[in-house]
Amino acid sequence: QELSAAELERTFIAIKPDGVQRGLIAEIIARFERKGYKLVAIKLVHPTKDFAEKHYDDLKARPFFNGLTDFLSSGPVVAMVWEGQGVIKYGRKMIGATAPLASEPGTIRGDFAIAVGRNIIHGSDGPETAKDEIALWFKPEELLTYKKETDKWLY
Ligand code: 3AN
Repeated sequence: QELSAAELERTFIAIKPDGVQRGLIAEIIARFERKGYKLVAIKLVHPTKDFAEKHYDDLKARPFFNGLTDFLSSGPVVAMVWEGQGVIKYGRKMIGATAPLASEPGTIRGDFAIAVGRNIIHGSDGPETAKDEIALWFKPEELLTYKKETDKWLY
């Protein structure tokens, strides 16, 4: 069956250097996978400081911008694009509030993080940022379109 536009919604998710160092890659991927979302792009990248500044461009006036971009460029990051109905908003729900101590247990940050400066994961906060972030981190040909057998049990 054809997937609808809603089912083709995409978001950018990154496991930050702390998540990689702490061995949380599989745990985080498993949560998105078991929810029913589809992985359409993935790579391990060590962002440069310059690239981190581009990613967090909208935060450049904030006092923590330098520390934040140092942190994002401090080691390998797992960059991913996940697809599925409501994935932008629901992905944020799975991630939890920005400050881990404010995020609910059961969310990724709620379960695995303590400090806002070490909050493990990034997820696009809306359709426009999703589009921009996907374009920043991936070439169009790195995004795959494919059917999963499970689609017919989900939609
Ligand atoms: P989110 O990642 O939940 O979308 P944003 O976009 O407000 O949150 O902030 C982006 C990143 O900036 C956060 N993931 C966090 O790592 C960092 N950050 C936000 N607020 C602070 C803060 N007060 N101190 C240090 N880092 C912060």
